[in-house]
Amino acid sequence: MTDRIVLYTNHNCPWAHRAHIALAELGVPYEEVIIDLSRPRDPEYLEINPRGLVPSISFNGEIVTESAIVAGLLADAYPEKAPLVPVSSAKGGALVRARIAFFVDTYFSKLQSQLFKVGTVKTEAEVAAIGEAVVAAIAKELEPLLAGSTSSEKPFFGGNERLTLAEVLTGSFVVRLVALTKSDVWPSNIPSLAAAQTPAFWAWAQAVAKHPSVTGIFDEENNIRVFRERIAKQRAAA
Ligand SMILES: N[C@@H](CCC(=O)N[C@@H](CS)C(=O)NCC(=O)O)C(=O)O
Repeated sequence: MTDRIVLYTNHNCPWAHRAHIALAELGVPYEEVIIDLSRPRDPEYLEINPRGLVPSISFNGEIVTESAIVAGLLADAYPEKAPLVPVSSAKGGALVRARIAFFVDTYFSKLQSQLFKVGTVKTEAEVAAIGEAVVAAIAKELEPLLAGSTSSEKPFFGGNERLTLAEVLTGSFVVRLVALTKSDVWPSNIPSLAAAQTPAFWAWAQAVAKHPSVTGIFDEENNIRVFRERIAKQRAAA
């Protein structure tokens, strides 16, 4: 029997985008319900997810929320479709899972946390300083973790040819890192600094940002507009 999966999502949300990347990579059919985040959630959606956030999925009628948990469930449910992460009982599987978890944790705690500060500063010099801090964090924390992922044939985490759970959980932010730095919404000094100082990370980021499972639902122009507006609002309120 085929599983029935309904994904509650919004295409501008990088957290929801994680579920899309997992589903695309696994090639699992699903229905999509777009949640309008520009207005209060309907009571029907609050019954599905009382927090009112996207993504949520209904997996054969069981509701699962929180993007990392949704993506992990999908990866664990279909190991035969794409080996996003080994099962923990496979030889070496527990260690690979731990390495991926550490990489993802590092991406968010050391890199993304700095980028989110962009809305709190106002001057060009402050934005550039965030760019420098981001690349310094990449150099210290992420570049060493990507030392085994430098082959152009196998550019993904751990020297994989295909996306892993590491890319499923970071890819939506990586594609935005590339698009939003290029368009000066996030610090525009990041691409040149990263290419020079963190070549393994930057090559990995380019491979992730152009992967069809990552670009599938990503509307670059719309995201640039949404993030630009969001940052302008945060700055006005700061
Ligand atoms: N920790 C959540 C974060 C999800 C999240 O923040 N989603 C945002 C959209 S990107 C949302 O639904 N916001 C609705 C709101 O705050 O009203 C996850 O990983 O699923």
